[in-house]
Amino acid sequence: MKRILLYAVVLAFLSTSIGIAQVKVPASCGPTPSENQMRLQEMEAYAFVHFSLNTYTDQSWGFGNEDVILFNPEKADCRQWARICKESGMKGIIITAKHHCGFCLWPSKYTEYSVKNAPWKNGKGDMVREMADACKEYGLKLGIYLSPWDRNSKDYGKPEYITYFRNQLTELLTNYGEIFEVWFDGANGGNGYYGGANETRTIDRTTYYDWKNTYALIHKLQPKCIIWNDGGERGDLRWVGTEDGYVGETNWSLLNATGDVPWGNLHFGVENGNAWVPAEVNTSIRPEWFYHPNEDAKVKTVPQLMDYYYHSIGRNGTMLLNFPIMPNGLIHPTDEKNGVDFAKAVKESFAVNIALNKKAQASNVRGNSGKFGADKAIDGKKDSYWATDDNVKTASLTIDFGKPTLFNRFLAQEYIRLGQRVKAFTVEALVDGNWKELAKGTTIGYKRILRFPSVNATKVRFNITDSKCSPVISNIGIYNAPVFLHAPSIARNQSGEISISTDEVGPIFYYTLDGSEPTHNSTKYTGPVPTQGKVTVKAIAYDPASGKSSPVSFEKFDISRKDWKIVGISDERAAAMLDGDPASVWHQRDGKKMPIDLVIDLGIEYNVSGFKYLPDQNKWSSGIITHYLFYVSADNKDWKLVSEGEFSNIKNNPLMQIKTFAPVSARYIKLTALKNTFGDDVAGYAEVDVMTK
Ligand code: FUL
Repeated sequence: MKRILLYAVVLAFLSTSIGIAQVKVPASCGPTPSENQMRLQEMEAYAFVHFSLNTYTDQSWGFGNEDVILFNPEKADCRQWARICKESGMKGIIITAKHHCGFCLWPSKYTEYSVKNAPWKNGKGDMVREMADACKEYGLKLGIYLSPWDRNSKDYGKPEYITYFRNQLTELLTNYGEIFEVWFDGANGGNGYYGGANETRTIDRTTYYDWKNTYALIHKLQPKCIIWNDGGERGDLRWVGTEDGYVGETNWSLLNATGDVPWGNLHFGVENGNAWVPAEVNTSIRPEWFYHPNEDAKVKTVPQLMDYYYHSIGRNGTMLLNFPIMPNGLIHPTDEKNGVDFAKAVKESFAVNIALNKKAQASNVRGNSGKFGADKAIDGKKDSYWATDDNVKTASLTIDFGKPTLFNRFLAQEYIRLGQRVKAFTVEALVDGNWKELAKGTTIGYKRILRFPSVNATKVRFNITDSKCSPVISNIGIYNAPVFLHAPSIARNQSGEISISTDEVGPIFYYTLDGSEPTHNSTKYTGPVPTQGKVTVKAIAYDPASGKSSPVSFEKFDISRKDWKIVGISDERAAAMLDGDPASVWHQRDGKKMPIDLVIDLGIEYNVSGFKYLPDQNKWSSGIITHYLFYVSADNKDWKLVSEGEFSNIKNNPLMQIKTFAPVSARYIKLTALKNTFGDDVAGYAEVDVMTK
């Protein structure tokens, strides 16, 4: 009897092990990531630092003729940048070795327009070297931003420039150790200094750079380097079509290897694309990429950075967060604080995975085998996964906590080495014996995180409702993350009324008008607040239930626009540009040809020291002005030109454009649009304002 039992056990064991051996790994589904792409995806978050001559001229893009004498960051400390980036959760730093102005942060042999002719360290400094050393010390990887567009080079636009560009790239990829990513900005061609020519040069971005050969050079010099490119040849990563810090909720890591890449493909990827080109979601911790002192109160707050996290890493993208460097060569303390607090918030949010090693059951398991069982999705190991039989495209997996448990986040990861598969899924919870849908999503990819209001449930059910191939899930995480209140928005309409609002339901607001920090003992907001003239408004949102306050929001308003009149325009809707609402826009599109003037009567004379222009926030609409002239007048007859130039980068980053000049007495202002992003004859305005002394 004993012997029979033994045989039975041995037989059972053998058949199970043969069973395991026979269950094949799922075949890959479409394109898959390379080892380099895999490594980058697993880094998840890395930083940009923007530093150049622009830092000293308060510009977004230099023209190429800015004096190298300006570059003298007396406290420059790449170790501070590295420490802050590290403490902000970043795994690498991409430095703007050369931005569009052409100034080089390293002493390139091939140009005089570099740190070697700057007063900084008597021309002996090398910022790329210091960055490389600091990265090494802090265990960070180093990346290089090298702008293909060079507004300083006399050769830009000619074939010689390509040799120059490759020479510089060779220096950077040879002398500074391992480089994890090279970043080739898409802004290309236009007017510039070009060695003194001061002209407009256009290039064909699909052919001019001969990217194929440049890529071959990169692969030779740095085989582990990822290429980011927003022009011409497809790189290893893609831009997501906005610099605002979010990728589409549906986000395929696929594109087509050749052909045009329309905006939608950048933003959502291509479900059946034939190349693996995942999304890199870039944004700056401030509105602009370079440091501008007038943005010191506009640094992204922890709740805003958390949104960015959920809209990048939480949507199958990587996060590329920029820290601007101040003229003294350091990161501003507010940027440091918010960056570091953000990393703490991420850590706290994902500290305890309540799904880890709980009881899990799946509707289907590949070949009924233990190797691909439901438990493999919650074992905390990145190389084990739950997989279904090949013919199964819809399946569910249930996790049992054993008791009611509170949570508000659901995280899922596909084993992307076998391709991206899931097209749609839902998450349900068993609450008081009933299944309730908590959230649903489309793609998953490397990582997808869904947020929903806290729920107390005993079980969670993850349902894959559509998939390109049989699903392969490497990880599921369930968390109870802290919730952060967003700082409220503050606006002032033309009659001077301040309104305070938020998208969230529930919080109340407290505010101050004297520049002091608001608390829940400050004035409570009960409706629009009338104001006149210059005023500084600070406000917080406050949730009485939790006793939590939001970060402080801050707006500085100049003279009231109550008595302003738009001259010579009868369309009443033009007042949209003065109503304080960024969403309302008015366009001049009545057959006038560029240049198109906008004249405003301020009512009385002021000492005007600058103007502000907010473009249409919809980048698809025409009328976003790129080149302008700005005049002032006492009588609407004699005009004095006080500012002219470009609204750099306005297409990709449609921020409030702020231009300052020496104070001048004026009752009338004239903004002349010379060119827009479409190259047609439309001028659009979301807001127009002035600054006075
Ligand atoms: C943009 C550039 O034009 C900006 O100046 C910045 O460098 C950003 C990261 O990319 O396209």
